[in-house]
Amino acid sequence: MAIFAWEVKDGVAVVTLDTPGAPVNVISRTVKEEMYEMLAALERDTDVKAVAFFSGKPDNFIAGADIEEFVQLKSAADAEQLARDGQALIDRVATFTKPIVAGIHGSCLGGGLEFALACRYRVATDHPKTQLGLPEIQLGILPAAGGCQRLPRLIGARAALDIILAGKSERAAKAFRLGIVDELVPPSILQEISIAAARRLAQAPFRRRRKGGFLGLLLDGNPIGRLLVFYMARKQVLAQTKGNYPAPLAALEAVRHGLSRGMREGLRREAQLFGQLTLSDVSRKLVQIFFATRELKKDLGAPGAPPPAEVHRLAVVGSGFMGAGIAGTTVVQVGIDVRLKDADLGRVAKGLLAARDLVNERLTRRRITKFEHARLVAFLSGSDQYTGFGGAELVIEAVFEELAVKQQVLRECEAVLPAGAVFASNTSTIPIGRIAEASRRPEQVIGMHFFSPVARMPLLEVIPTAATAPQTVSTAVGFGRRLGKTVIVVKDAPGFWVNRILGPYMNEAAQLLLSGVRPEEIDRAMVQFGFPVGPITLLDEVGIDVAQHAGEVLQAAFGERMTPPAALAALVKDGRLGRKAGKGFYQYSNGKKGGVDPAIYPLLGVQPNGGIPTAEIVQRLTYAMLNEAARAVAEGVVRSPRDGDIGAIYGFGFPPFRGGPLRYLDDLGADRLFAELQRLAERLGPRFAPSEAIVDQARSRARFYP
Ligand code: 3H9
Repeated sequence: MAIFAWEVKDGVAVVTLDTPGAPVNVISRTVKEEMYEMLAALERDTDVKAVAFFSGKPDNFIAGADIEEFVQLKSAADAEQLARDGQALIDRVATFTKPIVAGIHGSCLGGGLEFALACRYRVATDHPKTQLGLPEIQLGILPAAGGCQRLPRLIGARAALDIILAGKSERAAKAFRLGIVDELVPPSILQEISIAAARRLAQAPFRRRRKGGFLGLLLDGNPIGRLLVFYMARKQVLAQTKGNYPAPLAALEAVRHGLSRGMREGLRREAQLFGQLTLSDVSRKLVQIFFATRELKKDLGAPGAPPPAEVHRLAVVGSGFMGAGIAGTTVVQVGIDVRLKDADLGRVAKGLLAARDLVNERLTRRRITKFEHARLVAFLSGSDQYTGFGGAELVIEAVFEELAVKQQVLRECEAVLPAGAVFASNTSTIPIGRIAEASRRPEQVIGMHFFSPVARMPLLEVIPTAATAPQTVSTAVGFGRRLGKTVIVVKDAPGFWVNRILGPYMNEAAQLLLSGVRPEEIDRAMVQFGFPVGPITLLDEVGIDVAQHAGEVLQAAFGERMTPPAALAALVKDGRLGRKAGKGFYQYSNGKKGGVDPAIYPLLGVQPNGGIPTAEIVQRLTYAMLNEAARAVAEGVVRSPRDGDIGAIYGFGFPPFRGGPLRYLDDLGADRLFAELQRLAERLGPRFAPSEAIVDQARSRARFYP
């Protein structure tokens, strides 16, 4: 079957790209070859006066260059050549003798957008699935098929850098406002309008009016304004990446070079930089994450599990922050009935309002129409009784963290739920197996551990017990995915995966505080290492009381090595619970984080002394985590190193460019970690004693990844 098909209608060749058997169109070597042939044929055909180009995929135009091909590349020179080949093809499109109109529906990303930018005119559907963007930065590379040249020329350097440097995708309406898209249409008339545009362009050239407003013109239109744009962009990139990600700076350089030296030179530089970046360690790690995430999307969570059961109605027990977050996220992402239940109507009303806020936010951000908003809000309902639970295929409880309360809720739910319904607990500290002891059908009980705030945190831990049926696992995993979460299945062991490996890290941060290191020094060191926030800020965000409780659970399970320093209790006693209380390690006013509150020092019983160098801070924190991570993997807490790394990256922002804690451990080498842990244990105590897993790995020179 051919990749390209076309027919000529009244002088317009209507071309469809549809890679057989593939879920999306990508620009692979074969697609490139066939595109050249197609263009040559259309050029020869004297009946063809213009071309209208579409995708045959339902929700995808072109997803970019083929990422699979990047991993095969063996040298920077090969990668540079790949970029040059890509540029040559896109140049062939840009200089094609007959006008080409791109009719875009679905994702139009990376090389896909670079192709569209080379077309004479772009029509896009105003559908939420139509997203246009240059996500290359997220793979540690840069747009190298002319994207760093054509986008700034089309919409100005400021707007283009905004997209390129963040690896952002824009919805079609925004792309239209920016001037990337020339016409915005409903999907039903995409073909008709694009063909009409092609016909028009065959007769008279199209003069595009540059958008971007007065400020854009002022900044982009003169060399000084442009210098300012580049200066600001560089500053922002460095502030965000701490210099850990080379790709945004390279992209900035490619854009700057092209705008000052001209298109040809810009393209040359773009290809050269692509060559260097593609083979870099950072890009390799980011591409590995792309593949791991993709594998997880297809994983049903249990070997031989049947497909997830359909969930048309969700019931949520507990309308606090987590329950309301789960309810609101479900309505926004899945658009199904959600029934919220709590002990009294006052709490239910509060929960419904909080859930509704998430729907309101979509409207404010113009992600949905007023009509859609009304439709979604109508999915939310609540009660202080279990009415409405009879139609739910899944119930998630998010009530108080006490075993007896959760077991009581489970019994009450089972009395009203339909026979096949799944009961999920959102506990973070109680073993699911213990909750399931109260169940009449433990094969339908599972853990679904969401992170806070539910709407924003991308990870979900799904926790089956020994009795949980594979169908229950796939239903929980499938539902989590519909919520837009990356889902890992973990063992029913204290702290599951994320909190288990965070435990020693947080404890060590507290130990550092008690040695007189300032909170901001600890946070700064870890942000520089690549975390989005440091551990002390994280404590404030999570809640010092919540972290303390989680710490106690880990200590009860694992003993001395997990002992949280007693000083945290003094802060909790002082009502210093973190951001939610308006005071923690840091000061907060009107929801804004300020500086460190000096009142913590007498509470902790220390004076800051600046005695520990940054390198040691980083070493103690990360090694404490790696030691525990290796131990947890050996105990089978995660099913694979892949799940462990993805869990840490999406769960608490372990630096993606390091590939996750287990890849980082592989890079360090277990033997080196073993030696360093021994040294730390001698100096600081047995909490650093190398775990058996590290001892074994060091001895056998084993790695997590081949
Ligand atoms: C680039 O363009 C560089 C150029 O500037 C310069 C070159 C010289 N390649 O995510 P899904 C596969 S870099 C290979 O489950 P969705 C994906 O792996 C590229 N494969 O679906 C999966 O395969 P499988 C810049 C790709 O609907 C299947 O398609 N582009 C590619 O949730 C379905 O994917 C990007 O970074 C690709 N480029 O989301 C876009 N794209 O079924 C990356 C997808 O075998 N892709 N696949 O597991 C995405 O963001 C999402 O896949 C997309 C669809 C939004 C397109």
